[in-house]
Amino acid sequence: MPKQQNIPTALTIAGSDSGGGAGIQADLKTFAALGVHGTSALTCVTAQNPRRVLAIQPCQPEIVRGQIEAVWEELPPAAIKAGLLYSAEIIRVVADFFKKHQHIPLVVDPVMISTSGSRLLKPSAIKCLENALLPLATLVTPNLNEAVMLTGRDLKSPEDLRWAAKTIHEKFGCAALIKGGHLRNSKEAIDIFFDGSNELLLTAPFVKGVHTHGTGCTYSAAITAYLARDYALPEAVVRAKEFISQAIAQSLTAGKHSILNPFWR
Ligand code: PXL
Repeated sequence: MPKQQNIPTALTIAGSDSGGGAGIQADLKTFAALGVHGTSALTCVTAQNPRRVLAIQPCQPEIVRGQIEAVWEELPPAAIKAGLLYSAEIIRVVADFFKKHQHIPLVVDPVMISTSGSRLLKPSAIKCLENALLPLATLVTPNLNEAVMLTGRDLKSPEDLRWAAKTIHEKFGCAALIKGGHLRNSKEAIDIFFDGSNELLLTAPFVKGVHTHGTGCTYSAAITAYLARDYALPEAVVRAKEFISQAIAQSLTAGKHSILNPFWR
């Protein structure tokens, strides 16, 4: 048999986006683009296109557990990402797994509302995310609205983002990457990273006219892919910011919609 090269494995635990822009589909494309074998545990199915979410149906918690265990048995992931988890029951399944495997880096994208404005996470699940999962995470990657939910304070300026990153780190004990892409009056997409000792300010020119559907998913999947490739967390975040900025700048048109281009290289 010819000598085969090793490829690191990553796992995404997230929802399906039938439009292919966000969720599991974005994560698997990103893993592939970054040279990582992608595995997945589906939490829910959305009937969705870039304009709107038409319906959402959860998977049973037991099949979510089954998918994670099946992957773990034969393809142990070097890093894991959690995206849309849908309900408190599913969050508990993910937290149960991580209590047993705390050495695996976990990136949590605390998806609550879609870019098109639909509620995706049940309100009753937010407390469970905060109490049961974030304390087990390596990194949490809220956008502005999600950071407001997690800190309970309105955030308007880059200084506010720095405060939010420190507060989330203190409150939940995980590193935080606050994505300021939605900050008003900003010519740049500014993010702040804080892990208790390193603070990073990450900037990229704001690209006008590009729909941002799936940006958060792609960004956190890229961080997860770099962690699976053994980069340290701050380095993984810096590389992922470059990756997502290029995926936006070199986006393509599918139907009537802009879609991210994770294969820009
Ligand atoms: O971008 C957040 C997100 C995550 N996961 C799924 C989604 C969306 C946004 O629409 O549909 C499945």
